[in-house]
Formats: sequence, structure tokens, C-alpha cells
Amino acid sequence: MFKGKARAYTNIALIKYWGKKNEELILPMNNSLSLTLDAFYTETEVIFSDSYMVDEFYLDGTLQDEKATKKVIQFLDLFRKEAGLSLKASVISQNFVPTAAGLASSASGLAALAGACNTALKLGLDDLSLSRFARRGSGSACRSIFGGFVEWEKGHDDLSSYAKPVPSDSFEDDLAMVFVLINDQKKEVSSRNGMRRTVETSNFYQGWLDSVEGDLYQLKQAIKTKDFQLLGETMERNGLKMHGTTLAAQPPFTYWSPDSLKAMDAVRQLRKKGIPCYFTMDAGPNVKVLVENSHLSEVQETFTKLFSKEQVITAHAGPGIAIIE
Ligand code: FM0
Repeated sequence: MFKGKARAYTNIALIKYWGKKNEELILPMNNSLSLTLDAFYTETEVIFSDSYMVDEFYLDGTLQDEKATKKVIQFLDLFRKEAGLSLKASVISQNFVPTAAGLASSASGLAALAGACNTALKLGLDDLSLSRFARRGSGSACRSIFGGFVEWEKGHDDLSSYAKPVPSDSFEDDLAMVFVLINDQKKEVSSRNGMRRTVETSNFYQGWLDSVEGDLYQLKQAIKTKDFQLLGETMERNGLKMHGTTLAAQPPFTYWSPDSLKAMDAVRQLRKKGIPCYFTMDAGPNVKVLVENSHLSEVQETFTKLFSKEQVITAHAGPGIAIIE
């Protein structure tokens, strides 16, 4: 019997990963850059044993169906191949999120599973290799191996596509990210399907590709010089462009709901009042607001009033993957 357990934190991209050039290997079209956060994480244990007849996957105490388990099985296969064994496994995963708000993240989940497999099978993979493996589960998971600011180098093949920490002289310790949780009835387009449809059909996708490198350069400059305004403006612009591409897809779609617009507008109003804060969004209606700790209370107050206390969650920079037990 081989056993391992790991914890990984979720991350939010300031420069987005949007589009793959290789679907099987999950090689992205562009580099991305994220901040790992302390408020949401996953703990995953894996046990490989000859007493299991099939792979099974428990998430938050519930045995998962075939579809959810299939992704996990394919991921386990990568590690079984690396270790040269064929034992079936049981995967027990727990998401730690402040509320049950649909924030369960594939990034933290697959990063934690990668770490657990590495320990269980005594593979001795270093963090860069672990990042490559996590990438095969879900692209954004490769960034959750590391804490703080993290860049995913798109690379050109399996070996060259991985994440690494961005030197920052602890700039991230000055920052907070406020999550505005927006309830939405709409059925979401998954990030996987959304980016595929965009790459294949959106006339705006080329515009995304043409400008993302410039955004990344500016964002790295902002980190280097600890320039919060440049950081925020670049993040907000990049996120808006990503969401712009979906409107020109065939068929078109958007992740924005009326309350997302309300939150974005509130961020703009706060700036007008002299409070520097900036927003970004991912493949769902939630809005994430980046702010310095010195202005955090004003942002929290605004969104608690506009929405509700339960809908506002504050995160700070978080650590990289940890092996537990
Ligand atoms: O995180 O198809 O990693 O950079 O969150 O599993 O590789 O779920 F919505 C924007 C994340 C996409 C941007 O995509 O896709 C980002 C996004 P997969 P992911």
C-alpha cells in the first residue's frame, strides 16, 4: 500500500490563461501570471493498494460519478506510468472554502493530487516537475504548486511548459483580494469548453494573442517596481480582454451576470473616490477585487453593503503546496 497526502491553495490569474495549442498535453497559447491565495485550499489523500478493484474518488465525503472520476483516473494514469505500476487507487479530497459558494477549484484540487501522488509513489519529483504533472490535470493547477506570484511559461512541449515563482520582494504581502460571490442561475460554460470555443471561432481571439505579451511585460514591471496602480490597471485590462473574446465566439457567450456588472461598477466608483482597487473575473460571474491592505476596509465595507456579508470573502497571498502527515 502506498499513501500520500498534500494541501494546495487556489490561485487567481492576473494575466489569464485562455486557449490551448495542444489539448492533450494542455499546452497553452500564452504565458499567464497568478497570485496564490490563502483563503481557499484543497487537501487530498491518495492510497494505491491491491485491495482496490477500481479507482474511486471522494470529494467532500461524497463518492463522485463516472464523469468526475474519469478526469482523476486519467491523471492517476500519468503517475502510474511514471512509477511503473498498475495499482488502483482511492482519492479522498476535501475542499476548504469559507462558504458553499461554488468556489471549489480544479486548480487547488489537481495540484494537491499531484503532490499526494508524488509522495505516495516516492517519485521524488521537484516542484517544477510537479508543476508539469499538475498542468496535465488542469492548466491553472500548475501555478498552485507555488506560493505568491507565479508565472506559467507556456513552453512548446510537455517538458518546457511549467510554472515558476516570480521574484517579488514580498510585494504580495501588501495586497488583498476580495471575492464578491455572485449567485447566478445560468448554466456556466466550463473554462475548458469556453476557451476551446473561443480559440476555434472568435474573431477577437487574435487580438487577445496580439496583446497578452505586452500585458504580461507590464505586469512584471509592476511587480518589480511595486507599482500597485500599474499592477491593477494591467490586470483589469487583461481580464476584460479575455472576456471580450467570448462575445465574438460562435455561438457567443459571456460569464457576466447583472450583479457582475454591478460589482465592476462599484470598483470604478471607489476609484473615483480615490480608493485604488481593480477587478478581474474568471470563467464564472464572481468578481475579484485587488486592493492594498491599507484600503481593504473601504472595499470590504462597500461590497458588504452592496451585496451581503456572506458574499464577500477576503484572501491574502498564500503558500505553495505542502505535504501533510
Ligand atoms: O486561471 O482546461 O485551468 O488563468 O481561470 O483545465 O486547463 O480550468 F477563466 C479563466 C482556467 C481559465 C484563467 O482554465 O482549464 C486562468 C481561467 P483547463 P482551467
